[in-house]
Amino acid sequence: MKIGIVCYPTFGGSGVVATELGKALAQEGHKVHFITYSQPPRLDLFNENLFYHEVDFRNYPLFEFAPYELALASKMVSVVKNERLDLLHVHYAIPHASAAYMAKQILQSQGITIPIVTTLHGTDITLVGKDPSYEPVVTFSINQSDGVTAVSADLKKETYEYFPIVNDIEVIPNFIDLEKFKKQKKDHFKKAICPNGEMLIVHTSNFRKVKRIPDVIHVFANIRKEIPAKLLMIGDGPERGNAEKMCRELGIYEDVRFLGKLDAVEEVLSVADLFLMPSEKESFGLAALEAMACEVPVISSDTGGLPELNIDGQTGFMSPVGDVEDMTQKALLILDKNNLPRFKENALKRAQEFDITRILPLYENYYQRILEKT
Ligand code: GMT
Repeated sequence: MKIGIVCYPTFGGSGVVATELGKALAQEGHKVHFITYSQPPRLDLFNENLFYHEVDFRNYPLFEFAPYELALASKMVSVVKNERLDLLHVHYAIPHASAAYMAKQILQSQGITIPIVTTLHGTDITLVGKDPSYEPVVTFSINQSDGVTAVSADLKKETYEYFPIVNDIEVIPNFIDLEKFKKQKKDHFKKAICPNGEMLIVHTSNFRKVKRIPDVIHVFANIRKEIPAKLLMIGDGPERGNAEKMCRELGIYEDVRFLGKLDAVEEVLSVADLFLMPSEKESFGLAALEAMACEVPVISSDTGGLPELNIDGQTGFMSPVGDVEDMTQKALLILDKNNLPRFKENALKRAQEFDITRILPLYENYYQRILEKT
């Protein structure tokens, strides 16, 4: 197949999923054309089946806001036409699904049919999409897509709850490349960060409000009162400054390191003992899956799609959103040397169920079904 993939070229989950999916499809022999405004960070290899088309949108003094959606739709039209694509797969509804709808109409007027598959990732539905400023466009473009997938059963349920959707939504969970995300021998790294055998706790996110960064800090501060521990904070975003301030105020700054946006997260995860994800909302929790693949148990909130990933009492524990005390007690239980090996083993076993080799065929079959019906 010749597939166009549209996504946000960011470190965020939807961009990562779209890029890894495209890379895996290319390995299977499909021709994959990425259409984005800059090179996705994980599109870092040469493969004869991978192509990249940059959306060039120019600003003009008249525009207070450059009309990216129009430039994207125009690029989709030219790539579909010139590369004779079979299907466009857009990740994140806003504005990709509506730009794809516009491109489809333009192509139709020229006698070209292009099926559109939209994958919903979470915040496009639960946070941004249901805002009245976007809702009608989101509803319309989801209903106009030829195929719609969601990354968890919970996200599918929420989409039907929030929007008058008439289309079927297929649940295809996120996946992990276990060749890349696996525990590596990085003892020297662990020794450098935890010279006295401290427990290593990790959090990865875009540091937005929805991630409840203060809960990460409080849980860590509580753990540290009981056992020697260090915290690594990976990623960056609006809450970082406040998080650093909190660490200073709580007197734990010496034991916390902010590493910023890291490419090789798997190297840090390889030496971690526990991953914290206390999010307010999380449609899937890809960062937690990455941790589990590196044999790191997870303390998460019990929100959104997290119960579909983190098995309470086995791969980690779940607590109600904001219940810092419960998260602390459960974290200490996992970090008990008698329990930790079992949790680590279970985390890996669970991650193996999301191996890309299991999930990729679901997308390929889904594309086939959409092509057959259009
Ligand atoms: O979590 C974010 O803020 C980033 C966001 C995105 O769209 O990149 O992540 C969403 O999509 C990921 C990939 O499908 C999911 O693993 C995340 O759970 C989801 N985030 C939320 O629902 C908050």
